[in-house]
Amino acid sequence: MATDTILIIGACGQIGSELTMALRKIYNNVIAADLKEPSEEVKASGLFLRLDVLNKVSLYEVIKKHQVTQIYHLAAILSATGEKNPELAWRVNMKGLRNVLDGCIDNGVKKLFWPSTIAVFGPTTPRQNTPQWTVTEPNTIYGISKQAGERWCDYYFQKRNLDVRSVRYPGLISYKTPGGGGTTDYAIDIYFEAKKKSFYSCFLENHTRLPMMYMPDAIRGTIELMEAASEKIKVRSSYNISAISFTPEEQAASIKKCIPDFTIDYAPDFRQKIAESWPESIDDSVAQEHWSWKPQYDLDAMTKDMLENIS
Ligand code: NAD
Ligand code: AKB
Repeated sequence: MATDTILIIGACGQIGSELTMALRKIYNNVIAADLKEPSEEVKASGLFLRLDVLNKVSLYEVIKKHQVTQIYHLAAILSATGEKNPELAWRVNMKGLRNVLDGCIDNGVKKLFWPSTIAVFGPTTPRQNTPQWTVTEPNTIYGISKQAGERWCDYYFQKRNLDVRSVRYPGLISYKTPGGGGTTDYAIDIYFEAKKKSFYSCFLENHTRLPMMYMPDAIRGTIELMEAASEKIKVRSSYNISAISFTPEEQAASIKKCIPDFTIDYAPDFRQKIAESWPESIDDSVAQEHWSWKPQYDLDAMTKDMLENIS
């Protein structure tokens, strides 16, 4: 067991609830923190603290009191919710990150994980096999805040010597905790509705291709990145990582292999425009080369596992 003390901010969200449990298998001291109530599993497995990342005084108190050495800062407002409340998204995503970056420097925290997203890309980015370094002109407030966040992370590495690590997650799919208000949430909801009603009405059009990843790959990749030797981590803004790219139609076909009477229809809403501004597939060769990133799940393997685990 490693001796670090880890603070996870946003620990009750889609990623945090699974990352907390995974890190608690490796580390003795993993503190889960969030604005909202934890799941029974998170609550029963270790310390939980109610924390608003926008409250810098409370954040500093927690870091000092528990002698935190690593932070995973996951608290954010995602793309679809962010478009409904841009002011809130900017405040939580930007001010929250600045508080955490300063909190690390001022209190001797050694390592920070902060996730970026494929939403840093925009309509002028090449959409197929989007490279690590390319045009980034995001047109959602979420994407703008994450793009600025990437620059802040790189700045704190260059100027303040903070060991910041980051990946640009694609849409993440999981069964334990619902999606947090993103454009890719349809790819989670579809499995729950397939199981419940053998039918799903999709808020994106049938042909909308987006990069996605199954949560076990995302959790493993995140921990591998954080455990990699520092000299291997040469990108301090954020690494492209990739696993699967599919359309709602292709995902429905995969579900049909397990639930033959499953049907889908399409009723696109405002999220269609957001999806169309994002890449269809991602080139993650730089992450592969630097820290040996490799996904394990393809679409059918993920579908089978999702449907088996949704009760
Ligand atoms: P989520 O919305 O499910 O969870 C975020 C958590 O942060 C929630 O539990 C929320 O209560 C908490 N939170 C919000 N404001 C807070 C505040 N002021 N103080 C403390 N906690 C606060 O999101 P998620 O899907 O788990 O995403 C986590 C991170 O990963 C985010 O930064 C997100 O941008 C990034 N990301 C997620 C995906 C995905 O598909 N899930 C893809 C790309 C990037
Ligand atoms: C969203 O759809 O907002 C997130 C993301 C890809 O960042 N899932």
